[in-house]
Amino acid sequence: MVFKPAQSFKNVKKSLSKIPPNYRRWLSFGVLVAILVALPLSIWGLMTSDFDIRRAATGELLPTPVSSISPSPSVSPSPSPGAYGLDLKLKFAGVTSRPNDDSDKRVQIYATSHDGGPDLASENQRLSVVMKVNDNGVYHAEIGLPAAYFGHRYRLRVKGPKHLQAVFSDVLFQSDQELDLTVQLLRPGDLNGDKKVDGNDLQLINERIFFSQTGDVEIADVNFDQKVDIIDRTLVLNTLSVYYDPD
Ligand SMILES: [Ca+2]
Ligand SMILES: [Ca+2]
Repeated sequence: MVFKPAQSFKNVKKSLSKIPPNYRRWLSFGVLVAILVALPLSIWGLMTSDFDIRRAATGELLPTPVSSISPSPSVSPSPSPGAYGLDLKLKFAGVTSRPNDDSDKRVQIYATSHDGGPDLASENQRLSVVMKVNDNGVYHAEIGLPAAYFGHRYRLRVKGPKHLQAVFSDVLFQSDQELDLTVQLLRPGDLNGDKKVDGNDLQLINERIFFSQTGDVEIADVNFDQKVDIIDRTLVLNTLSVYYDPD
């Protein structure tokens, strides 16, 4: 069967002619109302659909996706403390080459500036520095300091593990340059750490002379050769002439 628009239109027109005039007016009114309601709705639907597409394309006005990743903290461009090295070298009296006990040794240091630089630690809260020995018996360490310390002159105090405090005056702190303190040896003798060398320290040596057990060596072996003998006693006697930690 072939669809013929003209014949179909005639059939519809013929069917409508059979409807009473009053009913035809109501039917026409209903069709008109349906068109008036449906047309704006269709236009609005097309507009909103298009708007959603544009929003999706541009990302505008759409809900912001929630990220589970926290923003990275900002990084300060200023140098952090410890960014610059002070290369420290020193020697202990009685140690002229790598000793039998070549373990790291701690020294306690503090420094006050001659020219307005910031103080480095204090007498009661010193900076503890781990020193490593080389084959020449020289101990060295690199200390990390903020840039504010460099270019200033200091009075530097260094106290060894069994030693009187050594004082180095007018020391210039320079970044990444060697601070050679080997011109003045650290004197051994303050075995009990009371800031002076006296008969009590000498007694600690005398009680252990010719001993080499670990506990005795830890207390009285001042040249780090892992035994307590007359050399340690002589080194401490030499320091007795100084007696107190100098300021
Ligand atoms: Ca002492
Ligand atoms: Ca010794």
